[in-house]
Amino acid sequence: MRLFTLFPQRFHTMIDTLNNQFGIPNAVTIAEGNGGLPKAVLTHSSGSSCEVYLHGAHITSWKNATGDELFFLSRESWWQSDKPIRGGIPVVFPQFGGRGPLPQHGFARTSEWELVCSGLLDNGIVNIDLQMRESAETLALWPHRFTLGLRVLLDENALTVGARVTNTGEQPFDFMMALHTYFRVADITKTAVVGLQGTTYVDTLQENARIVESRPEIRFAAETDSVYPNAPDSLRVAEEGNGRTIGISKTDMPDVVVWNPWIAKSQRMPDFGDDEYVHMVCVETGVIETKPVLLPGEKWEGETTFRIE
Ligand code: TA6
Repeated sequence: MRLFTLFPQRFHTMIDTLNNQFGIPNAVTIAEGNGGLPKAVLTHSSGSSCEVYLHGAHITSWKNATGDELFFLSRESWWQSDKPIRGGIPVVFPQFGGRGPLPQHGFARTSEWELVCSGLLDNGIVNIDLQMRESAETLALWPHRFTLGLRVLLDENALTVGARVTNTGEQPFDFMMALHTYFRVADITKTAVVGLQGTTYVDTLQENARIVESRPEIRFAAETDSVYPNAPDSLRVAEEGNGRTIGISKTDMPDVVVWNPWIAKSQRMPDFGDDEYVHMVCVETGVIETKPVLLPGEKWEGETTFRIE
């Protein structure tokens, strides 16, 4: 039984408290989301919007001004405090995938974050900041003190997500961090990822073979799971299915991952519909191969902007 189900009144009090503290009329509202999990709903004056769950600081929706959903969210997603949400932008930290002893993709996406600020900027951009820090649970997994901040900036045609890692402990640490972004597409077979030509990538499905990307457009006809270290800072997801292109521009997030589970892996994922691989592609940005090292007191920052072109 989930806490919110046990104490619904306490939960609603929390929502009311968060709205009193961070709500901004016609811009930021805190509401009850799926599974009773609290979420922040950001609405731009143009009509664009996004939703951010405090669970995992997880962006689950980004809609354009006419209400078209631009991110993929699985109909089978879990909405539980001990599970990651499937879709949107899972925050990966301090480990990517199974590249170490921690749970897959680390613990940030299954942690409860706190809202630290909200704002309606002079240029109309709507902003919220969320933060998590070490806890008894994280220290048991990863013996470092840190703060991890996520900044969300919603504009008419763009969504910027910034991340900041600060070493608040006494020992240096290195880490991986990524925005594991799921784009919604009409048809994966009519979708291309553009901008990686010439980059050497690691094909995790071919025993991590390192291959020079010769394709001007990456298209999909099978499971794809490729890591592009030090990739260009400007990419595009081009969808012929609905004539939409999303530009991706990144700063200090050198590495890119392109992933589609295709048929067999989709069938092995309990929180993902067997047919849903047709309607998504992950293009992820972060520091995966190039792990920053932070001395006590040092911080790392990186950001990615998604723009409707
Ligand atoms: O980003 C690609 C990847 O590492 C894939 O190997 C696949 O495991 C995907 O992440 C999803 O991982 P998850 O733990 O969210 O099921």
